[in-house]
Parts: sequence; C-alpha cells; structure tokens
Amino acid sequence: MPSIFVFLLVLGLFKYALAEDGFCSAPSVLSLESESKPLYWKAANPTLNIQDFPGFTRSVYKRDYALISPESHVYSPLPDWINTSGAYLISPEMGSHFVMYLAKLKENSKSGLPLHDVERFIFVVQGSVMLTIAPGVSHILKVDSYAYLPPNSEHSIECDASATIVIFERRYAPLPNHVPEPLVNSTDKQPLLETPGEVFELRKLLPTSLAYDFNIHIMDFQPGEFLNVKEVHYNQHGLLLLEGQGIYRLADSWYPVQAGDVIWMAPFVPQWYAALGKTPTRYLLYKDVNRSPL
Ligand code: UGY
Ligand code: MN
Repeated sequence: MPSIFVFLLVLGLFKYALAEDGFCSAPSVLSLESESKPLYWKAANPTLNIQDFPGFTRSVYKRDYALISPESHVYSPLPDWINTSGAYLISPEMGSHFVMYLAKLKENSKSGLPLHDVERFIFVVQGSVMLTIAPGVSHILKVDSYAYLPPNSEHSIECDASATIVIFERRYAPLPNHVPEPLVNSTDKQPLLETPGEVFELRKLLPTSLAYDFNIHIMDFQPGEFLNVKEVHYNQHGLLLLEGQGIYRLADSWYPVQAGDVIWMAPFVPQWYAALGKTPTRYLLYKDVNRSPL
C-alpha cells in the first residue's frame, strides 16, 4: 500500500515537472479560464477583445482601398537595417506609387538607406531616435517629431532602447530648378491652416513649395465632427490613425476604425470620415501634391 502511495506521488511530481519546464509548459488558455471563471462565464460576459476571435480581422483589401488593422500587421527584419523589424503596410503591389511601413527599432539599432532617387519621411510614434544628417549634425527625434530626407541624402537613424516610427518613401518626381531640403521638426510647432468649408484642424508637416512632391497632413477632429466633402480626387493617401476612433467610408463601405489602423486610398476612391466616441481623432495622411497627373 505505501509503495502505491509513493508511486502516485512520484507520478504527480513528474507531471508537474513536465508542465513547468518541458514541452507542455505553455498553460492552456482553456484550463486557465476554467480554473478562474465559472462555467459559461464567457457566454454571459462576451468579450469585445478582437484578439480573442479566432481568425477574425477588421482588415480588408479591395481593388482601390485597404484597411490594415494592427492584428494583421506582419513584421520581419528590414533589409539593410540593424536590429529593426518592419511591416510594409502599403506598397506598389497595391497600386500605390509609395511605400508606407512601420519600423520597430530595438536596442542598438540602425537604419539602412532608401533606394537610389527615393525620398524618405519619418515620424516617431513611440520612443525616440537619433537622426544624423551630416557628420556631426544629429537630432534627437521624440514622439511627434519628424524628418524629411531628400533623395540620395546620406543619413542614419539610430536607437539605443526601443522606438516605433512610421516611414513613407517614394521615388522623387523632380522639377527643373526645384530642390527639396532636409527637414527636422515636430507637429506641435506647425501652425493651424485654414480649411474652408471644413471643421477639422489641419497642419501640414512639409513646406507647400513645388520642390516637394508630397505632403503629410495632420488632421484633428473632435468627437462628432466629420468631413464635409465626400472626397473623390486624383491624389493617393496613406493614413495612420494616431488617436481616437470613428467611421471611415471607403468606396461603398463604412468601417469602424481606431488608433493604430492604417488605410490605403487609391486615386478616386470615395472617402469620408466621422469621429465618434469620447476622445478626439488625430490622423496622419500622406498626399501626393504639386505634380501634374499627366
Ligand atoms: O486632403 C485630403 O485629401 C484629406 N482631407 N483626405 C482625407 O482626409 N481622406
Ligand atoms: Mn483625401
């Protein structure tokens, strides 16, 4: 009898050891939940957390627009960068003439350069980075700071802790006698601009002069405010929702959106936004400007 007792005890300890360190060390969600919550608790308290829905995403990819919500962002090491992973969210495969990607810089990370003749815009979403634009000329960019790097300009972005930046790149469309300059600044230093017929607040992060073939708009909406114009235009957009939530109309569909979402809008896709909820919306928007569509 005592030997059976010892055997059962050893078996129990063996199972415990396996569960702690071995191949079954990941606790099953089911067993954890059933331990902590009464039977059918979830049915009576349905989750609103999208991560809990197997296979569900708000992302959509259509002919002339895409909504790419965070649960479907896929990161992989960025070519030529050190200790940095990136998620390309908009690229020419969709029909855009630019790329938009999120880069997550880790400890001791460093950027690679854009391709030849490609200009780059960076905007810090989390953490801080050091941008060097010439020997001995460096800037610390914190959240809400940004920089524009003209095509073929040597520069490096370095981080010693962690940072997330959103990056736009496009092959520069030159115009005779116009040369874009490098630029470092922050959103809060940009003046509010007139928006005739609209209620949202608008800041432009780049100069409006002809040297620049795109601009980045920062648009602020109070809850309940919406675009007056149901826009249809030749320009392309890459959008990152920085704060808040609302409904985005894209072509014939209306999508609930929130901070972290990215939207690709092809030329001429009908677009409209209404800010909802209790907090204001801020979004950042790429828009090609100053060049003839021909
Ligand atoms: O300037 C714009 O085209 C901007 N108002 N579009 C947008 O917010 N979807
Ligand atoms: Mn627009």
